[in-house]
Amino acid sequence: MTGEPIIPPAIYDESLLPPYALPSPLVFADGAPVADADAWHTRRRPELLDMVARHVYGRTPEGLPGVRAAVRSSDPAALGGAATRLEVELSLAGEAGGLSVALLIYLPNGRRGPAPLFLGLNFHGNHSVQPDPGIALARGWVPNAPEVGITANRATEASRGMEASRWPAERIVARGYGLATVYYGDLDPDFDDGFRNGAHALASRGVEGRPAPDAWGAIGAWAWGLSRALDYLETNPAVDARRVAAVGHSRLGKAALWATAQDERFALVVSNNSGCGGAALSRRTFGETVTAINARFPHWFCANFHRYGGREDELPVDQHTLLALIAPRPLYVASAAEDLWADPRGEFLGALHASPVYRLLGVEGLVADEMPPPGEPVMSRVGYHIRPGGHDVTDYDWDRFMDFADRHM
Ligand code: GTR
Repeated sequence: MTGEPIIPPAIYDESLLPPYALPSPLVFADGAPVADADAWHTRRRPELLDMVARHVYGRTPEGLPGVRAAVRSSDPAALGGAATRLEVELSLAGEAGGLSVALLIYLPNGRRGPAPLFLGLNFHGNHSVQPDPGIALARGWVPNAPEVGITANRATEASRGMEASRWPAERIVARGYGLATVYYGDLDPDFDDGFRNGAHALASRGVEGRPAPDAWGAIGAWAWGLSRALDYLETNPAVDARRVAAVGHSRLGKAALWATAQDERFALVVSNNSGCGGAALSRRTFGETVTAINARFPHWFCANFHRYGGREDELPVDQHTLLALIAPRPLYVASAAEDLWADPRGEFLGALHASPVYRLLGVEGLVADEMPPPGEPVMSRVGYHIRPGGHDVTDYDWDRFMDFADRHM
């Protein structure tokens, strides 16, 4: 016996999906309707937030350390003079341990007044987002990438700029936005160690044995880190902290959504190809399923979420209720036509079924009943696009994120 979980083959045929009924974000757990905006804000939102934490991502612990920040480098002529580049070390030290997190920031030069900004996590280290030798290499664990010489989880010079196509900093500052990013491994290395390293270590002093069924997983730790980066950004007068958009691709899109759901300081959120456990409805079971994601990434969600593999109907929430927690703030969901593993239609439906909460709060939701064709973005307050191509972040995506932010932030 290997103990390997059995993952049923992925379903890519709409006609093979099970019928499902979604829990309504506008009905309390006791069955009473949510009558108005006040009932949403004071009672239903907290109830749903608690349910999403308990059943999906785990609870963010109380009493985690606050941020101490120190600027480690500054280049006023970055990106050919278009931007000022800062590296800021965020120290998060508490009784149970300490964490050092590097925040990389580009601020547009020549802008009058503080800049609105996109903040997102990156997959390979801050040095991977631009081919700039001035950016410090990530110091801790990084995912192996033999194509750039990473075979023992340590960053290499050759990995500088490896993610640059996903972080078009020049394009972003040219439109007046700042860009800030943190390497997700600084917050919690992306492997299963029983919720012990990274940010988990800050909270787990004295906890023996298995973590609680609702203890936070890696996505919870990554989301928490986005809020700590925002803590620093609020102190930088060159940043308009009331206009910070969280952005994330794939697993880091899941983290951006969960961060924005919990932290109402984020003005807007962009989910790019976030799929299962992100914007896509779990009950559809199209492409990646709850069973598949928990088998391959047992450390991403809380232990409770594992119970719902193959029993999605028993989930008291679904991903549209996560998206509803972002209301009334602008929400943009982006899919890619060939990214079937992430279930583009399920991502669209997540946004659509979050929309009644937006309307209850007096703003428009997603103004489309059917999925738009590739290349025809819907720019309502809940926005959506699908572009041709696969699982990635492209210039097309960023241009639409900025169009959306121009309009709504
Ligand atoms: C995949 C995973 C997806 C998505 C993706 C990524 O392997 O199944 O849920 O998170 O990784 O983050 O690139």
